[in-house]
Amino acid sequence: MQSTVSSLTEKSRYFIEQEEKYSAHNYHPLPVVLTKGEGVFVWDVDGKRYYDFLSGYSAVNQGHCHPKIINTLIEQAQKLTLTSRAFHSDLLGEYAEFITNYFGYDKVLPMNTGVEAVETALKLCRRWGYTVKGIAENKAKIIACEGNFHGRTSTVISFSSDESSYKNFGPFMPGFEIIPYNDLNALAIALQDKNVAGFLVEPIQGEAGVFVPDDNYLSTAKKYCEDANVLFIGDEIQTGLCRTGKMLACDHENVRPDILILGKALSGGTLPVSAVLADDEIMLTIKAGEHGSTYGGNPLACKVAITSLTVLKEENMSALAEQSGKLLRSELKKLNSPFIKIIRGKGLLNAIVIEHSNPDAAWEFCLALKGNGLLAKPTHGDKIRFAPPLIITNDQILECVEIINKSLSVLESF
Ligand code: IF1
Repeated sequence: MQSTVSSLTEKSRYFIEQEEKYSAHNYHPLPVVLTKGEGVFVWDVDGKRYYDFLSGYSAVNQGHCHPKIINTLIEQAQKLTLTSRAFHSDLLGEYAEFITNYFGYDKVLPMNTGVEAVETALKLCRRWGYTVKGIAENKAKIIACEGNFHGRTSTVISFSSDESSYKNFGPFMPGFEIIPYNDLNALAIALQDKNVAGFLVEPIQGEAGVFVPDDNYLSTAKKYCEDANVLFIGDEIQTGLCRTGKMLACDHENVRPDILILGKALSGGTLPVSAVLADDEIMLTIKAGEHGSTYGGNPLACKVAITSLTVLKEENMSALAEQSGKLLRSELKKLNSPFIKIIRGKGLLNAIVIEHSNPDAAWEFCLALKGNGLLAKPTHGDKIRFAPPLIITNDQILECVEIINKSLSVLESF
């Protein structure tokens, strides 16, 4: 990393070295220091502009600092930000009515980070398993998929198949079974266990490198769950909110999760806001005082989430993602590059897999992209996610494909 940092300006180096000295080393960021974001663009401390092709891991679907979301944030921040749930506020009810009507569920349980919402969904599922399905106490099982990413708490990494997420963080939470993703036979077998309460699944596996399952995988899995009296838990934290060309990725197959998990772009990238949606039979199994969090359902988050959801529809962002994603994938295919092995994705959640003898090729390519004004980062070695904000225009996509094409030449001499 030193080689790349030394090539930076003194100003950028200052911020990176300060972070290195005083902040935990739990990430390995690309050597770029950002200070401003607007729409599809971010700027570094030297004033250089970049296309953002990561979108805060799909948290800024609406674009950086969306004017309407920021205005809501500012107005509410000057009025009331937090009451705790010890008292009512005039916004939780409004938000709860808005989001439950928006997605068609009886109730919402508001949380903050994505993994908190996943943990909430797991607790709801287990509680439903015991009190409604009649599973014996402490015997409930939840099925998850190989290659999953659902967050980084100790429970959630207990069913991770990625060593970098769980190694040396044990002992792990029992009650989970991992099956292959996109494998209906494996799911059918796992569902034979009467102690299974839920099936937790990402409609598209983001971290695994945008792994899109076969057509009808989700709808068939949902049917199998219904037949086995098991809850289908849809983690749409990354795939939801128009990212894949529909409001929810499950909408591509008309699947309605029994428990729907949202996060990231629920706040348009302004602050951590997540949500769990379910109908009363599931949601009301948790009684007063049995679950919650300090900031869950705070007035600021409620108001910001209403605006963030509103602009998704007002600006027709799912249709934008659908057509823009098709354009991006078709233009990437036209490059016919020997270094691009696979192009895959749905809507504007895409990834390419780099083909090269050097294991550092994807990283080197991302450094070249940065030099040419586009920010993307490898995941799991050879995969690079291409996920710009959903407001990107066709002309901007064509300009980005040119940048990608120009940057690929670095791999010829690498
Ligand atoms: C990191 C990527 C990883 C998620 C899904 C729950 C969560 C996430 C489907 C937890 C979070 C983030 C976390 C961040 C990198 C990024 C990520 F897939 F988006 F790229 F790691 F896989 N479910 N994803 O994607 O939400 O608690 O983070 O709010 O941890 O490095 P969170």
